[in-house]
Parts: sequence; C-alpha cells; structure tokens
Amino acid sequence: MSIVTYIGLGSNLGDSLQIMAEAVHKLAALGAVKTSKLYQSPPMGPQDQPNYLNAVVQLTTDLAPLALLDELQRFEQESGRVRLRHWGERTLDLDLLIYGQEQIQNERLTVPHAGVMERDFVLIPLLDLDAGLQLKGQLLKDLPILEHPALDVLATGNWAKI
Ligand code: A4P
Ligand code: MG
Repeated sequence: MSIVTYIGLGSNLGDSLQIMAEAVHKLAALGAVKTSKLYQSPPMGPQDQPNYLNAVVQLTTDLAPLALLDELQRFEQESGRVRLRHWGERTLDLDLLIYGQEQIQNERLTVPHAGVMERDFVLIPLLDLDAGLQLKGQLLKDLPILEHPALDVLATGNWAKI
C-alpha cells in the first residue's frame, strides 16, 4: 500500500545543488515525488561551517520504513558522504521526517524526526508541499518559530529538473 512520506534534504559540502538534484532523481525511483522550493539556511550547530541548501521531498512509496531508511542511507553514501562532526558539515543528509501517520521508535529510526518542530529549514519546505500538515495535533503553520524564519528562497521552480 502506498504511504505519503516526507524526506528532508540538506547539503553544505561539495556541489550541493547537483548533489540534491541527484538525490531527488534517486528518490523518484522509489515512488512519486514532489519537491519543495529550494532554500539556503544558516547552519544550525557549529557556526564555522558553510550555509546549507535545504529542501523537502514528498515521496509516495510502497517501501516499509526501514527499507526506505536503507535506501536513504545508501544514497547518502553514494554522494560520497563525509560527516565530520555532530551537526557538522556534510555532502548529503537525508532524514525521514514523516511516514504517513505512523509513530516509530526503534534503534535505527525515530519518526516523526525529532527535530521537525524546531527547525525552520524543515518546516517551511514541508509547508510548501502541504500547508495543512499537522503533527501531534499541532498545525505546523501556526508554530511560533515560523514568525522569524532565517532562510532564503533560492529557487521556486523545478530546481531538480524532474
Ligand atoms: N535516525 C533516527 N531517526 C531517523 C530518521 N527519522 N531519519 C538515525 C533518518 N535517520 C534517522 O544519522 C544518525 C542516525 O540517525 C542514522 O544512523 C539513523 O539510523 P546521521 O544523519 O548520520 O546523524 P548526524 O550526522 O549525527 O545527524 P544528526 O545529529 O541527526 O543531525 P541532523 O539532525 O541530521 O542535522 N543546519 C541547517 N541550516 N540545515 C541542515 O540541514 N543539518 C544538520 C544535521 C545540522 N545543521 C543544519 C542542517
Ligand atoms: Mg540525518
């Protein structure tokens, strides 16, 4: 059965636009995709790292959660991922933000992703895709953090050229 999922994309090393566009193409092999706008955001965590590109992909897929995570981690590795430190710079980060209505808590997976409600660079692209999204009974568009977002729109159109 197809489930509507949301995948967060982030990159601040290498040719980030190219890396993120490639990731969208790989995700498109797993099901139907829609992409948010493309954003640039100041780093959360260590400040001595480049700004990030961020976006969210809505993926409607038949894959079970752990099978989807396996694919995301394979795509991260294929991008030549280096991860130097916690919350530090990386060529590609793919987070499973939302998997249908499911709440998942195991060794490998916490869904909804722990950071969703606190990160404008996740919330704003999520709302591009569905302005009515709710988590834990909370409409995401009403969260106070969205009153002063720190990110810039880099592209509104079909930046991944799918
Ligand atoms: N894992 C558990 N739940 C999930 C999930 N829902 N989706 C586990 C994906 N993975 C999940 O991931 C570590 C483990 O998390 C995985 O093995 C998986 O089993 P990781 O990405 O290698 O861990 P990390 O590098 O320590 O990332 P961490 O601490 O989760 O950082 P985040 O939350 O990924 O944040 N600033 C801006 N502006 N934009 C960004 O995108 N990203 C980060 C990284 C820091 N600062 C940023 C941004
Ligand atoms: Mg991650």
